[in-house]
Amino acid sequence: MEGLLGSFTSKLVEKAKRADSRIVLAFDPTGELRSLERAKNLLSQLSDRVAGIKLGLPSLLAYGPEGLRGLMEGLEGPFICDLKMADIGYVNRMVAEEVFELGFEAVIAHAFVGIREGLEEVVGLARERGKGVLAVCAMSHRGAEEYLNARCLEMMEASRSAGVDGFILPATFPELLREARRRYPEALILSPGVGAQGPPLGSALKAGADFEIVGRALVSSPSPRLKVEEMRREMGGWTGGSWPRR
Ligand code: BMP
Repeated sequence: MEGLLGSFTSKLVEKAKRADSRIVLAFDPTGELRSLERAKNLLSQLSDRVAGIKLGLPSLLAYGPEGLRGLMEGLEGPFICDLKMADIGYVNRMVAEEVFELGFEAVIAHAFVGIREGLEEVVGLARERGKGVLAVCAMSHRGAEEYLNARCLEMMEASRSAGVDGFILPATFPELLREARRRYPEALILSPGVGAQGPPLGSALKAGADFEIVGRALVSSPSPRLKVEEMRREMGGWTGGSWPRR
């Protein structure tokens, strides 16, 4: 994968080693966490124990762009912006430009928009800025089976050729993870869906993912710091050894 040793991947892996963790925190605030102060407090408790932190539309709406900048300030990332971009390349690029300027190291974009005048413009910008792009090639909810996941392998091949840094693939469909890993032994794969959505912690790693994206299981825990320690132990910390992985 062209972006394999790109700076985002290196930052993520470096942080994963330091944190001894294959967890990427998905921070989607509800209730009291919509207070910036409480959010900062929670992220401060978790940031040195996770490989990276994913913030998305719920955070952007709760805190606004400048709030997000403040939230990230002084905390260890790398921070991944999950707006699941799915627009024409011109607009995707415009959004990614703003997001990188806020301090994010990578963006998540849908592969289904296609490469030409779609994903390629985001990848091009990321290369210019030394940032990363992760392509959603399948999703974790049941409705993803209706259309999206049927074209997963084609989307992976196309976005790989376009030079994305890695893939977002669902823990709820482990057969897709296994097939993706078989086809692309060297690819960076981040997988959401463990915990609150059903599959046990660690199951996506076993099926071939490099990182598990964990939201509610951590964010809604009464003691997030204890919970993250327990999860790291359960998942075996960072056992990747070297990178590239194979
Ligand atoms: P949780 O662990 O609370 O289910 O959160 C999962 C996170 O991963 C959410 O931020 C969601 O937006 C994201 N996600 C997902 O659940 N399924 C996908 O297919 C793609 C995602 O990005």
